Amino acid sequence: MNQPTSLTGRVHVILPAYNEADSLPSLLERFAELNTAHPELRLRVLVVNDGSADATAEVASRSYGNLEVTLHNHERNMGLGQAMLTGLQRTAASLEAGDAIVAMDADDTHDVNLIPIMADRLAQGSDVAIASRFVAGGCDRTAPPFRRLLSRGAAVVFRTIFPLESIGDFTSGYRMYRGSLVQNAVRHWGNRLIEEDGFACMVELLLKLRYWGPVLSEVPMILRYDRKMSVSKLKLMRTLRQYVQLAIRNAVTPTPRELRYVSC
Ligand SMILES: Nc1nc2c(ncn2[C@@H]2O[C@H](COP(=O)(O)OP(=O)(O)O)[C@@H](O)[C@H]2O)c(=O)[nH]1
Ligand SMILES: [Mg+2]
Repeated sequence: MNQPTSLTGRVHVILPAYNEADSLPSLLERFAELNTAHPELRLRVLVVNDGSADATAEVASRSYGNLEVTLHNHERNMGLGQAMLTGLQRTAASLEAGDAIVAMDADDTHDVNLIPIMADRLAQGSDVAIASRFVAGGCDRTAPPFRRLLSRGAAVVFRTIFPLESIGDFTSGYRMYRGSLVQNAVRHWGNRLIEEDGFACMVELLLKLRYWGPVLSEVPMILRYDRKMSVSKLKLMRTLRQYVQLAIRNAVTPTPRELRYVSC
């Protein structure tokens, strides 16, 4: 299981962004403020611009105080899964001991102030800290009803099939991972770490990381969907179908032999 190491390294943030020019500036301003208030996090932000048709690349290239922002462009739109894979692979290649990785939405609906709380969780021994809408203190009241239903339904299904330390929010796109855990997974799975091209990639990642027996915990998140400027890119029926396929595929797939005895 996990090593009780403290979070001694930096926090690398991955922002997959598709047409987020309206939301990114306010989010990056919030990060600049967080960086000033918490210099110990030594934040480093990677924007993966996934072939956006708007000014996402331009706003990500502006300066935001002392915040270190790097832009990676996909020539064309390749989907959230590929953007996450690019972000994880690039970040894993530059990690140092004690570093952590955060992935979150670029639409400014996720509260950056959860990052120090998640960092504390990692320092206390968690390997993945999930920003959760479904624990006491969490809330997704500002999201549209169908979206709330989808996330809840997916949580019930995945919790039943994979009792991962009773995680409530399987589909949350906002999580902090111990860097070494992601490095192990990137090393093992390579480009197969994320094969889902849509929103199901977040669940797929959690299911693949589970082979290392990570300690998971949740911190309450109040989703600020009321701040959303961009249209949601989530296709409801497509995502639902992907969740069902993913659940079935994983339920019938035995643990790969070489991963039977690995640990974080
Ligand atoms: N790179 C990339 N990011 C995407 C794509 N679709 C959505 N995203 C990003 O994934 C995150 C989640 O999408 P979002 O529209 O916020 O979904 P919602 O908040 O769940 O309705 C946002 O940061 C989007 O910019 C895509 O095709 N490529
Ligand atoms: Mg979002």
